[in-house]
Amino acid sequence: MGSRSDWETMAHAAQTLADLGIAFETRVVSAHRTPDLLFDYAEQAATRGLKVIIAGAGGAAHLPGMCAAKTQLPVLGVPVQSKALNGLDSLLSIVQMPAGIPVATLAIGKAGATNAALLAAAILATTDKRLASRLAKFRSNQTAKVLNDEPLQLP
Ligand code: RP5
Repeated sequence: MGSRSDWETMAHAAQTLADLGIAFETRVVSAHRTPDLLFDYAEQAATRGLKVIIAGAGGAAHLPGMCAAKTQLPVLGVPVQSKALNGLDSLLSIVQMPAGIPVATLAIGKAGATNAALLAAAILATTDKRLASRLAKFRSNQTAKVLNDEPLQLP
């Protein structure tokens, strides 16, 4: 993530990865404040054994795109909900990549962070049968929870 201030959002990605038993690391790497660290991190990610990068950032959110420019790993971008523009700035900064360098862009905020982890799980599950069954269980539990919810009452 681009800042410690993104953690409140990105913790939802971390929690979802943890729930699915996926190993992960959490790092603050800023495209603007620590550009050299960003280049090193992205360049070394594949050789260090990382398989997917979830990059969350807000405002002028250049982290996911610059990260994708420096690695062939799949990069999933999470637009953090900014104070000034409610995350629309983050979303547009991340989603409008030029052809040739893709970033898979998720929804703004908590939903995007959670879904980034689920999308990472889906990518990893293509080559990991045990993870695929954990992901299937997560989804069937989620379905059952909706189906078994109490009937709605008038307020
Ligand atoms: C971005 O600037 C970060 O991703 C963060 O969302 C935003 C604000 O950062 P702070 O000023 O809160 O550190 O680079």
